[in-house]
Amino acid sequence: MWCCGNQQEESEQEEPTMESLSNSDPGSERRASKMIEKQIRKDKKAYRSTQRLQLVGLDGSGKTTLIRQMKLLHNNELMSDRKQAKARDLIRTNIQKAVILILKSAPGDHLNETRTKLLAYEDTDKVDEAFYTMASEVWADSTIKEFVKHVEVRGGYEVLNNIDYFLDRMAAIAKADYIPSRMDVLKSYTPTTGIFETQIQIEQTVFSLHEVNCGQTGSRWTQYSQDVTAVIFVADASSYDVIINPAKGLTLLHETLIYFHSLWNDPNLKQKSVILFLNKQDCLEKKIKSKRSHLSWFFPEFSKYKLPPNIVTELDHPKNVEYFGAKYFIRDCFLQIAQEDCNMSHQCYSHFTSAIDTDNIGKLLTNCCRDIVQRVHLRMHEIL
Ligand SMILES: Nc1nc2c(ncn2[C@@H]2O[C@H](COP(=O)(O)OP(=O)(O)OP(=O)(O)O)[C@@H](O)[C@H]2O)c(=O)[nH]1
Ligand SMILES: [Mg+2]
Repeated sequence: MWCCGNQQEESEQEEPTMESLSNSDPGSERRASKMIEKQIRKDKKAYRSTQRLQLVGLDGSGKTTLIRQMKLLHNNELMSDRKQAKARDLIRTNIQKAVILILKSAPGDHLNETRTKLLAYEDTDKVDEAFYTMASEVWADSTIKEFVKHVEVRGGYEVLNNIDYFLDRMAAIAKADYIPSRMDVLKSYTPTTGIFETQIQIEQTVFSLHEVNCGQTGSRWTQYSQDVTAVIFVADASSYDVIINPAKGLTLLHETLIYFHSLWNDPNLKQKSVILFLNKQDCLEKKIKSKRSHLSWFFPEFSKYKLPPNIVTELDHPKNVEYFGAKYFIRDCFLQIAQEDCNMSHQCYSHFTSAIDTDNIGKLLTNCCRDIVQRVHLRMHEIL
């Protein structure tokens, strides 16, 4: 139920505190109990007027990045010195992990001496100037650059996602006075453990965003989803070639579809709408256009896929045919699942997103949130 309430009226009244109610006062117990009841009513009202959104998706799909964007946009969050230092450490650790991961499997005998020296940094907490000098040498090597373009088929996918961006900026990042930019923060990676809650206010409404890493929690969280207004399912659309089960030829995108199927048919979510974010469109576009790995190698049905006629008219450039084909094919894989069992309150709304694109994401998420509030109102008045 939606509740507008008149919180201001209540908060303007002078309130007694527990300490002000002395034991010698015969009416103190009654007043204390009234105060507690009042607080409970207030909390209930705040709880009811908060819209709870559950952000779900597999590891590295982009949930935290979306939340970071929302915080930057709506909470006007400026980075404190402490947060800047934390982001700086995180980015440097991302680089350290990625360089080591790359060197463990990259070809090139000519690099062996540097490789041995750099691998010695695997278990250290901090990296020094010598590390960055050697890592820059390695990154200047064309064999390594070529190798990094193909890293999606090896382990450590999440940390390697934007690694070319960080390695290109390594000289600046290594400096003592380096301050991470907004984009640096958005492109860094730290895994979320457990369930993580963030509150943001859009106009008059408070949204409580709960990030759930489904790789860790599976579907257990759905048992506690009665009060969830909507589910935002974040899928890494560019992960069609990230092989996670070589024996079965399963990629991360196959796994994401399997998980989406189980959530869509979960009895606890039958009355919930799902907002599907087909994320990492920038990565998908780059990958498809590079022609390094074809979607049809992993999803043979793609070779027979025809773009819907209304989408053909949307095509801005003939060069985009294959990318458009891929993004709509992937969208349709999800929508086919959602068509199986939908009703007025169990709908799937899909969007193409790049979580690192502040303009695009800020507007989209704000519109989605407004839409959610409208639907809640319409449902409350039984119009929907
Ligand atoms: N280029 C690009 N990178 C993205 C995009 N979305 C997320 N990333 C990057 O992908 C990595 C993982 O993103 P997160 O937002 O941390 O993913 P998550 O879903 O919260 O991951 P877990 O907490 O492990 O479940 C980070 O390095 C992000 O910067 C995107 O649309 N484009
Ligand atoms: Mg996360």
